[in-house]
Amino acid sequence: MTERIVVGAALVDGGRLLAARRSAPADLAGRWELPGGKVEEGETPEAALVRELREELGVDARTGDRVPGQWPLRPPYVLQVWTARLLPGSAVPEPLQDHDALRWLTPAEIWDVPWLDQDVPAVRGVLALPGFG
Ligand code: 9L3
Ligand code: MG
Repeated sequence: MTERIVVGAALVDGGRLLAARRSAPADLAGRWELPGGKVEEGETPEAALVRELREELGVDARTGDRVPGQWPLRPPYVLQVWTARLLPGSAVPEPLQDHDALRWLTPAEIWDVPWLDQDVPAVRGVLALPGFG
């Protein structure tokens, strides 16, 4: 089966990482993730991430470096993560879709939330980035 990519955003602002608490589906609700979603047909992962952040959080963002690695989700999906920043003049992130809470975590607070199991190695990768953690 062909791998399908789910993109997650390591949205960083002022040295803090944005974590989003899922409200759906039921088996993921209450767990925290790097916001994002499925890359659509004919879309680049970076474009998908910008679209997902607009849909889910109402923000205008740009992608930066990719976090090295990829992590298995339910087949055929795999999680890939890019760093992202809010553009000047962007709205403040709000949980508009699929989330019911957001938190900006300092490196010391990163493990204070129950991340989705699949996101844990990705978050470790974010912490390992130069300039964060
Ligand atoms: N998923 C896991 N970690 C993430 C994201 C953005 C997504 N950081 C999983 C949850 C869903 C699937 O990928 O099973 C598709 O995500 P979405 O389109 O429901 O956000
Ligand atoms: Mg999503």
